Amino acid sequence: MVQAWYMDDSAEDQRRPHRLDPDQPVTVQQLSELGVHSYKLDADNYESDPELAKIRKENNYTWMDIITIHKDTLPNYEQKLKIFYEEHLHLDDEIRYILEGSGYFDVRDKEERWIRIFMQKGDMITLPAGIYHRFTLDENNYVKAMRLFVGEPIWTPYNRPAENFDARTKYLQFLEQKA
Ligand code: KMT
Ligand code: NI
Repeated sequence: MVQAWYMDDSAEDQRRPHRLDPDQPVTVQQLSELGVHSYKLDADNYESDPELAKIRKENNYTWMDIITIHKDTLPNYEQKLKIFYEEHLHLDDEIRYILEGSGYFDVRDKEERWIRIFMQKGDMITLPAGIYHRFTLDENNYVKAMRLFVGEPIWTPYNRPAENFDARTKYLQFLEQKA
C-alpha cells in the first residue's frame, strides 16, 4: 500500500520527507475520500502486465508515455522541477505509474493541509481533475514514470488560485458530497 502522511511546514529541502513528529499517517481510505486512488502493480513487467492493461481499458487511458526525471536526461530539468512543485490543478485527471526510482506527490486535504504521498516502484496513482497538488523528487533524485491520459494529453497546470474552472467547482462538489 502506498505510504502517505501529513507534512510539517518547515522550510527545509522539499526533497526531505517532511513528516510530522509524531508521525501522522494517512490511509488509502482517507486518500480515496479526496478522490485520490492508488494501485500496486508489477513494474518489472509493465510491457506485458494484464493488470495494467485492464486498468487502462476500464478507465479509457488510451494514451501513455514514459518520463525520466534525472538531471542528465530531462531537458530543462531545474525549470521543470520548479513547475512541478508549484501548487496547481489540471482540468483532467493526473495518472502516474512509477517504474523506477521514487518521488512525492503532495495533495491538499479538505482543510487545505498538505498530505505527502510517497510513490515508489510499482505504485500507480490517480489525482482527480481540480485537486490542488504538486510533485517533487526525493533525495534519490531519480524517477522513471509512465504518464497515462484519456485521449490526447493536455498537461497545462493552473497555479493556485484557480477557483474559476468547472473542474474545480466539480471537485469541490465531490468533496462536499463526501462530507
Ligand atoms: C507532473 O505532472 O507533476 C509530473 O509529470 C511529475 C513527474 S511524474 C513522476
Ligand atoms: Ni500536476
